Amino acid sequence: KGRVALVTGASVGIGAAVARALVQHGMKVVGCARSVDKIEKLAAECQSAGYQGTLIPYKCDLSSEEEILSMFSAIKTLHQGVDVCINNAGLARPESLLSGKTDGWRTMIDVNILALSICTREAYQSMKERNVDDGHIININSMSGHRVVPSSVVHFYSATKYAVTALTEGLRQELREAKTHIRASCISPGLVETEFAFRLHDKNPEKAAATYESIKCLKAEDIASAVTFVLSVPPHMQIGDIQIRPVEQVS
Ligand code: NJP
Repeated sequence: KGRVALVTGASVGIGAAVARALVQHGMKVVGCARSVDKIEKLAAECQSAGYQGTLIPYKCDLSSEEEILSMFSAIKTLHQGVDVCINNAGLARPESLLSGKTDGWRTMIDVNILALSICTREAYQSMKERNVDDGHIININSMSGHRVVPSSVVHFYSATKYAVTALTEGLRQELREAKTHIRASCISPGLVETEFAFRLHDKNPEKAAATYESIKCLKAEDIASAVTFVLSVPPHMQIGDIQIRPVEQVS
């Protein structure tokens, strides 16, 4: 309550649900994405619902380091800094290894790995300069960061999520070496019904719809409740990774 949280990719899907849940819990949330109009709408909804916290929409293209750094300096001016960083923004492009386009691979690296790493570094520096010892960095990973599914369209995406697994564990170790009590966790969902598959199969919306109709999927709110759980555990407890799959998901 009263803590400042940055949620990346807060315009739709999991990020929007996480931002809403944190505002409901009384946090001062900065939600960023490119479609800032959607976050403005969410902020208005949170306000009319009478939630205790606040949501400040911030327009940021996370594939630009410059824009990320400007956002952190705006947060410093507004709220002194961040106490919690939820690295949620992410995407998959249908670029296989044998015939995928380099640009598609690069977009995934830029957002899924680089933006997450830059936000992590900036959030840590912000906590350090304000002596925030109970900060928390949570990465929204994927089950694809733990096993490779036999589907060429997501192999490269999966590789970026394996990187998130390594980065979260590496971060945990670096935080220990830095002798701080700031915590690092990740949450690894299976299939969640959001715009994710529609963006992946943007040329084939029927395929995206079929993905979500194939089984009873998770809801974005299920992942948001995992985030609030991770943030609620006592300070001596650190959740490493929570893997959450729909009951009907096989792989
Ligand atoms: O995806 P979606 P989810 N700059 O597509 C933002 C992981 N996950 O909520 O800029 C800034 O509905 C985008 O904002 P906008 C997944 O890998 C999901 O399902 O306005 N923001 C939007 O807010 C990801 O890490 C599933 O377009 C950028 C958000 O990211 C996380 O969950 C399964 C951006 C994407 O919303 C959230 O995904 C799984 C940029 N350049 C893991 N590019 C699943 N849904 O099934 C994108 O295992 N965003």
